[in-house]
Amino acid sequence: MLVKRKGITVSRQIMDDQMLHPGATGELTGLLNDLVVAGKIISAEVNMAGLADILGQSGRTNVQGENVQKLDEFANQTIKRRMEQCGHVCVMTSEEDDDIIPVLNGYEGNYTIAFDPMDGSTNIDVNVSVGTIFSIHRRLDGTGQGSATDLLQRGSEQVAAGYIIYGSSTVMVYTTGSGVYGFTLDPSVGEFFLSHPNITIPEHSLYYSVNEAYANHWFDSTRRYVEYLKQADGGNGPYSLRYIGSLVSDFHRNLIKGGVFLYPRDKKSGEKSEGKLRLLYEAAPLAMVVEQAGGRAITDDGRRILDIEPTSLHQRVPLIIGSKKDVDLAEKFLNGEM
Ligand code: AFP
Repeated sequence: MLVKRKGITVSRQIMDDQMLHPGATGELTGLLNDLVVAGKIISAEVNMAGLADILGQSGRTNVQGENVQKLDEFANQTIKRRMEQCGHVCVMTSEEDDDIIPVLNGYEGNYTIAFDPMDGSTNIDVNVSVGTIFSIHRRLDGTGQGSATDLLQRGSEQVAAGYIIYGSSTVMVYTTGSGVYGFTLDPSVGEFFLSHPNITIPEHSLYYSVNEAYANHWFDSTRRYVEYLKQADGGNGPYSLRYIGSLVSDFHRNLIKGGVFLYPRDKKSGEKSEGKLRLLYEAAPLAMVVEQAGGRAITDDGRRILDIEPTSLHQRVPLIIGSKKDVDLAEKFLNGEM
């Protein structure tokens, strides 16, 4: 099997990344390795979900007012438990928790982690790929428990970011700022092997991903951009629509095949006036990955996602992310140049 023959495990790659930073203490390496373990545990549970009768709703709602499904809770607990005692994290935030999540006393480390434990969870019951997205920052200063301030840092300050997608196979994609790597879990040996070295996103694509049901509520520039994609010729013919409704899956496909994903602001709904997606644990980590892969991520009013100063843990942000030339084109519409 190709993946096995290459033989580079995710732990080995994380160690190699550490070597690129001479002053590194090994803390980030330890953190990422613990995250890998959490990913393996969640992957096993996702694969067993039907058999274990774990599918369905847990009967409570999260901070976003959405139904929390059982696998969301399982993934959330799994990551929290591994992180709170790994000794490398001082504070956490999760899509599933209203407030900051402390770590065990005596186990405080120098990093923070923000995560969406089970992105796309409404798709669980129908076997569509879901995933865990994570964003890691170094704490600002101090010792002991971290605070919300440690978490509210710009995306450009991330030291590592990525996701684990639980699909036809489980794939972990991450960056520590020196390129993007993808690893596929070989369940027969319980190890992630390098399957996607040095991922680069195609510069230009013929795919767009957006929930077009909301088109009537988009701002004009978004509507004109999407109309253009549908009609654009450019010698290649019009773009095709691919929308799964699971950000991590839409993003992963676009990263590998090329494409642009949009979740723009919504004129009608006050709730979606900033889109739906969350800055800290959805937009910012994927923006770091896409930029490291040669793509771009901006808001639908033209701000670079990684430059946004967060003001709250669960802040939403409009998102346009993907192949560079496709995002460049979107920007032209936003600036009124087209
Ligand atoms: P769930 O985790 O509730 O399924 O939401 C998934 C998500 O946040 C993101 O993964 C999708 O891209 C987006 O919502 C889909 O939202 P729409 O259903 O409004 O298109």
